[in-house]
Amino acid sequence: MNLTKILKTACGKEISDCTNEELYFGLLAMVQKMAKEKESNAGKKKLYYISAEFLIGKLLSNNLINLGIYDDVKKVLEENGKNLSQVEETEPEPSLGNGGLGRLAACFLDSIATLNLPGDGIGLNYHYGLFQQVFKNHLQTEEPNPWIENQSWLTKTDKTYEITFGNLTVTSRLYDIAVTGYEGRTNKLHLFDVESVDESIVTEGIQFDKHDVARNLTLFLYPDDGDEAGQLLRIYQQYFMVSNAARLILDECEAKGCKLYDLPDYAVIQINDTHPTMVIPELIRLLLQRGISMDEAIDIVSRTCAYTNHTILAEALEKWPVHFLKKVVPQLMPIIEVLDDKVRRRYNDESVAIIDRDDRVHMAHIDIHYGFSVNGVAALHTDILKDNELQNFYRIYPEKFNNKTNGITFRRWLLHSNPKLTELISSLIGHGFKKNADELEKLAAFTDNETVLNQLLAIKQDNKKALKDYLLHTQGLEINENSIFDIQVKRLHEYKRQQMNALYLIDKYLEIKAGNKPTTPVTAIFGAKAAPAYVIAQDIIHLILCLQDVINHDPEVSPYLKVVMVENYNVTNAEHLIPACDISEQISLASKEASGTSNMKFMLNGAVTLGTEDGANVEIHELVGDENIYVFGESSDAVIAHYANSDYCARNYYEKDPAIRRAIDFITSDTLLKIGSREHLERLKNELINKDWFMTLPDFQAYKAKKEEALRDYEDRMAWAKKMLINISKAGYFSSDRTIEQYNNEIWKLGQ
Ligand code: 26V
Repeated sequence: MNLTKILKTACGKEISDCTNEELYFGLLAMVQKMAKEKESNAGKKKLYYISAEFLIGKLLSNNLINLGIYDDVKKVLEENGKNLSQVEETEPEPSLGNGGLGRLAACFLDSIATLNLPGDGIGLNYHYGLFQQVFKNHLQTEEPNPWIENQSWLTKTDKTYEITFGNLTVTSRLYDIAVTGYEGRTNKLHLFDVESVDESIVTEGIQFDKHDVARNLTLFLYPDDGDEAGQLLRIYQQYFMVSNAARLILDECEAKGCKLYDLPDYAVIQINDTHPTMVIPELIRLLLQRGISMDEAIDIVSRTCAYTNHTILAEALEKWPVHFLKKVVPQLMPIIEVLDDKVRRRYNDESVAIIDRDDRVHMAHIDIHYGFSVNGVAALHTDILKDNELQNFYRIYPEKFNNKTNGITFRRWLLHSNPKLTELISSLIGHGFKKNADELEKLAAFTDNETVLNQLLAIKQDNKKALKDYLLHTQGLEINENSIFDIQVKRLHEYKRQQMNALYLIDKYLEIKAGNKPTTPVTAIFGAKAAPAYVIAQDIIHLILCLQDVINHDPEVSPYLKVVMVENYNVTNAEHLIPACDISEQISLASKEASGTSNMKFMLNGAVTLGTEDGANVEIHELVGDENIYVFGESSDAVIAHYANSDYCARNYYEKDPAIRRAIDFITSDTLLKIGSREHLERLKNELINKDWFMTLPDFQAYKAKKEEALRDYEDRMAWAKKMLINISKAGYFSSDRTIEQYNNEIWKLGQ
C-alpha cells in the first residue's frame, strides 16, 4: 500500500500543496474507504447499544491508530512538511454527549469492534450537540456547537422512516459513522436525524422555539426542560430515537431471516440509562402490529432488552407524567398501562409499580420488570442498588442484577493521548498490553528501577510542558509547568463537590497570605460544564472563576498557587489534561458517583488519586493498595445513614469550625465582591451554610489533611514516581475491553 499515492489521490493534489484542512478531508475520505473494507456481517446475533449520548471525540487520529496506519501517515505528512497534530486541529469535535455516560458509550463501541463483536450504537444526530461553554464576566454562557460540515464522518444512508407522534408525523433519515476496531472489524454508530430540522430557528445563544418540534427535534442534546415544552421535547426526542431504533432492529433481523418469535436469538438491546426505555413498549407495539399477541410480545421483548443504571440521584431517575406521554406518544400509553397492570397483579407493592399514584411513569421500573438484566457500573454502585435504591426489585429478581465495572479504551486514553508513555511501556514490556491490558502488570518489575522511574518523571514533565503550551495557545491561560498539577475535570454537580476543592483553595490562599507557603507551587485546574438551568452549579463556576482572577493576580500568592478553569471541557482538551496530571481529584460524596471514568484515565496516565471511597475509586484503592492512593472522607454507609436519619446540619460545622467559617465567609468578602456578583456569591454561601445537601463540610478537614499529605509526599520524587508506576501497572483492569468481555459473556452472549 502506497500511502503517499493514496493520500495524494484523496486530496486531489500534492500533499505539500495542501492546507491542513484539505489534508484533513483527504485523510477522512481515505479512512472512510479503509474502514468500509473491514465491515462485516459475521455473527447471527447482534448487539444494539441504544444511547442518548455518544461522546465520541475527534475521530481522525483514533481511526488511524485503529487501522494501524497512524505512524505511516504521520511520516508521510512529515516528509511533505506537514504535521498531523495541526491537521487534527482542523477537525471539529462533535459534542454528542454530556459526560461519563456518553464517553462510556464511545469507549464501548471501540472495544466491541476491537473484540470483533457484532454490535452497533444507535442514537441521535444532534446538529449542535450539547452547548459550547463560553465564560463572560466570570460566568458560564452557552452557545451552539455546530460540528457537521459538508464532508464529515457522517455517511448519509437511504434509510428513512415515518415516525408518528400524537400530533405530527416526521420523516427520519439515518446517518452512519464507521466505528473502527483496533486491528478489528468495523461496526457502525447509527445516528437518526429528521429531515425537517431547521438550524435557523436558534437565536441568542441556544434559544429556540421549543414548540416547533418538526424543526427543533435534533438540534440539541438535553434541551432545557425547565418548562413543560422542554419536557415534552425530551419525550419527543426519546421516542424518535427508540422508534427508529426498533424499526431498524426489526428490519435487520428480518433481513437475516429471523422469525419474530426468535428475536432474542438475533438481537440484544442494551438500554443505556433510562433515556431509551420507551424502546420496550415501542417494540411490543410493533410486534402487536405484526400479529403477535400481547403476552408473547412482552415475553419476546423482555428476553431481548437489558438495562444499565448509571446513577442513584433521584432527580436523574426519569418519571414522565402520564398526560405528557398521552400527548406525545398516545400509541404507547395503552401498552404501558398493560405493563403496569401486570406488575400490580403480580406484586402488591406500590414501590415497584410502573405508574405511580401521582400518574407518573417510572421509566427505570419498566426496564427492570421487562428487561432480563439490570447492571450497575461499579461494585459499590451495584451493591447500593441491591441493598438500597432498588432493594425491592432485587428481592423480586435477584437473578437479573449484576455488576459491570466501567472501563475506558486504552487506544484513545493511552496510545493516542500519551504517545511518550506508550513508547516507554512498549520498550519495557512489549506491545501486548495494547490488546491485552492485563499485561501492564509486568511493569511491577520496575518499581525499584531508578532509570525507569526517572523516565516516567521526565515524560510527565514533558506532558506538563505540552499542556502549558496548549492552554496558552488555545485559551490564553498561563501556568507554571514546574508546579504540581492538581486536576478536577468532570460535569459540574454538587455531588462531585467542586465546591469543596474551591473551599480548600480559599483556605490555601489565606494560609499563603499568612506566610505558610507550599514547598512546590500548586496549580489547581478545573474543567466543567454546568447544566444551564442548574443555579447552584452556575454559582460554583462563578466562585471558581472569581478565585482564578483574585489568586492569579495576587503577587504575594500567585508564585505558589494558581487556579485555572479550562473553558468548554471536552474530549479534546481532556486528551491534553489527563496525561499532564499529578493529582487526580475524585472527591464525590461517597455513594453518589456511580463509577467515574476519569479516575481510570488519570490512573492509567500516572496520576495519583485523591478521592473518597466512592464508585470505582473503591476498586482502584483495592488494586493499588493504601500506599498508592490518598483516600479520605465518610464512608458510603455513613452517608446513607445521614440521609436516612436526616441528622446532618451544615450550620453546626460552620459555627464550630473556624477554618470552615473563614473559607465560607471569604465567598462574600470584599475581595471577591469587588469582581464577582453578589447575587451568585451570596446564594452559594447560604446554600453551604443552610443546606449543603451533598455534605461538603463534614469531609472538609479530612480532605484538606489528605491533600496536604499528598503535596508533602510529592517532594520525594522517587517515592512519588513509584506510586505513579504502580498505578499504571494496575490500570489494566479498567480497560473497556475487559468490561465488554464481561457484558458479552454474562449478558449479550454474542457468537456463542
Ligand atoms: C441525567 C440527566 C437528567 C436530566 C438532565 C440531563 C441528564 C443527563 C444525563 C443524565 C444521566 C446521568 C447519569 C450519568 O451520567 N451517570 C454517570 O455514568 C457514568 C458512566 O457509567 C459514571 O461513570 C458516572 O459515575 C455517572 O455519574
